[in-house]
Amino acid sequence: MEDIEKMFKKYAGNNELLSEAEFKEMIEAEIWEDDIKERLLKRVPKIIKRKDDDGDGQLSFEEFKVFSRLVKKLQEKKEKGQPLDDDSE
Ligand SMILES: [Ca+2]
Repeated sequence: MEDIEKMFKKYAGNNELLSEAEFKEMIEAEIWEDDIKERLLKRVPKIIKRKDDDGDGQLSFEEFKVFSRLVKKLQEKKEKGQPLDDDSE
C-alpha cells in the first residue's frame, strides 16, 4: 500500500470524505492479496458503521486511519496461517 494519506485523498476526492463505494474502489485497486481483498470488501459496511464517529455515512481521514492497522493485522494473520474470517480485529 502506498502512503495512507495520499491513498485516502486519491479515492475520497475533493470532499475528502470516503463513501462506501469509494472505499470499495480503493480496496479493489490497492490490495493485492485476493483473500484479504475479499475479506475487506465484505467488512466495508461494518468498518464504516464502527468508525463513522460523526454519523454522516462517510469516513474522514481521521476516521479512516485505523484501516491500515486492520490491513496489517490481516496480513499478519495470513502469514501465520490463521483464519481471516473472525471478527476480533
Ligand atoms: Ca464520518
